Amino acid sequence: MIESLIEPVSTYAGELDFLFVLITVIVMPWFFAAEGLFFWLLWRFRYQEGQPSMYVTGNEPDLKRWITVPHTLIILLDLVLIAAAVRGWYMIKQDLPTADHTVRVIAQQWAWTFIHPGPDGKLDTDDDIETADELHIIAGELYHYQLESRDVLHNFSIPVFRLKQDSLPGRRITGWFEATKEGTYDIQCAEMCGIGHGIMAARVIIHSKESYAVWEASHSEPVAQN
Ligand SMILES: [Cu+2]
Repeated sequence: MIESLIEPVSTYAGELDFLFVLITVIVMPWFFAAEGLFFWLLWRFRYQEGQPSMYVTGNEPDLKRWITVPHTLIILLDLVLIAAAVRGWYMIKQDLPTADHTVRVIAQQWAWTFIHPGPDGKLDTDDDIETADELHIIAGELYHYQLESRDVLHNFSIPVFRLKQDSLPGRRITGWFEATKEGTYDIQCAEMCGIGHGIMAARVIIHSKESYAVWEASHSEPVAQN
């Protein structure tokens, strides 16, 4: 029905796009109705020769209905938005599905360091692969990220995933994503973090299993055979 402005490339991107469309569809008619009514009232009750202004206390039942009826409707519609927002929040931020892989993401002024687990599939081992401003993942596999900051607040944002997560110095924040297709997409810092904030860009390279294996092999030291 309504196409997203940015291509959705994660399993939960559609959920967030739906939420944005829902908010727009619910809020837009009220915006036009309120603005239309406002300008119509300005015109309808403009100054007219010999016509004294009406004294309105705000307690007249027939006038109060202009507040109570829309107010009730808006609160009911708010409940719909809250339900959809809580559903999305639970799915993306509360629930942590089991991971196929875990990567570490470290933000600093003004670059990203990504630590990939390497052939043994575990972080904090000798075969970890560390890259600057390039995150390599596999399409269709679920990733946990461990997000850290070396200095100030940053925000790990991958627009095509609809992923945004603040990083905080002194904390390791775990979240998840699963890419739905291969390709190369932007990563950005979405938290004003100093003079170089605007150049704190990186890329996510989403591989097939095979091309990931090739990349991994080309970045791993050959293991000594005993
Ligand atoms: Cu930053």
